[in-house]
Amino acid sequence: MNDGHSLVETPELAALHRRLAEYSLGGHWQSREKNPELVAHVWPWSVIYSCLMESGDVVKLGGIDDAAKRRTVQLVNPSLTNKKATSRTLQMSIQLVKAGERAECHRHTAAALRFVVEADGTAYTNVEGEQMLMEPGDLVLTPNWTWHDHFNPGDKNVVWLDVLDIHLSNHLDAVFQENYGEGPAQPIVKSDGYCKQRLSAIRPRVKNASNAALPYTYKWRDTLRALQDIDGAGGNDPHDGVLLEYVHPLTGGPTMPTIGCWVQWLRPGETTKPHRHTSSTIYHVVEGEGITTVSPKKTAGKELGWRSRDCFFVPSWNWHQFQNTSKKDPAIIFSVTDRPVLESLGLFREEA
Ligand code: GTQ
Repeated sequence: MNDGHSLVETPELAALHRRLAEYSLGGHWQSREKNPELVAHVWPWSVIYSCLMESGDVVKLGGIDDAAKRRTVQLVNPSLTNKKATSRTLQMSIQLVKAGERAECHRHTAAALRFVVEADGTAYTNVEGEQMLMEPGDLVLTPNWTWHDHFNPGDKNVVWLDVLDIHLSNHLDAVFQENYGEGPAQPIVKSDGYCKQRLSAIRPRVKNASNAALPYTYKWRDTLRALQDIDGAGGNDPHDGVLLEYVHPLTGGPTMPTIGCWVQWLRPGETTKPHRHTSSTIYHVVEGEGITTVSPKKTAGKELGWRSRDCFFVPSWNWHQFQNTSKKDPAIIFSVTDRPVLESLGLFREEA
């Protein structure tokens, strides 16, 4: 951090700066390049989807040389075009697997998750041998270094959101990746629902449960029922409406060590109170329409208008508040955040 002012550069100081630079040194009083300020942004689903369908026509998926290993359209923050990143830590992308297609098996140190948008329940992600069937609204975890491949045996497209902590792991020089090597897919050895069952409230004793993420599926029908129940019981957060966390099934802590997943429900006509925090959040509207007002200062907010399936981003330490503009329908928003990272490093701060 510099002191906020730069010294007048006398010939002696200029000489010192040259000498420091020559030996790869620097003075605390010298200015340095600042991180670009991230901006709040909305990606309308209509645009994402038409680009994704176009990619389905022109980008082949598969293991051969002229094909991509994954067919995704990536959300890029306008301040991070050089890094092609949604935020400084996380990447949200939208993936298309067409009827009959397979995305081959690999694993990487970046942790990932899928939030399903369009599916008929026949396509699946195989995580560590478990067939995880995908229905709209399901959340499927692919923790770091777990083998995963995707297959669509049906006759319709399957579309989901991918979220990876790739920019964080890249920043920490901790990116490793490996292809499966024994064919395009790992064998299915566990049927759909295996992990959910094994990690339910009746289970073998777990000694020393760690917060390391586990392969896991959160089914949309459970999520929706929980939202409806809590709404009915009046459990309402002033800043976020009815807000639920997808917790780690053993610890009750964050979804994964680097990515937290949340879902919120805004009642018809509800406007929440503004707050800000040092985590940044990427949102995906499951259903409904509204406005999120975002501002780096307490005045003059930027209005992000959104409707069903749009994605938007709220940067760290920006004031933000939500408004459900429908008078009759709730709005449901899924979100991912780097909050677990900030919390575990003692960097999380919040102001109401
Ligand atoms: O589906 O395994 O968006 O490996 C980026 C990297 C998806 C995946 C992404 C990946 C995947």
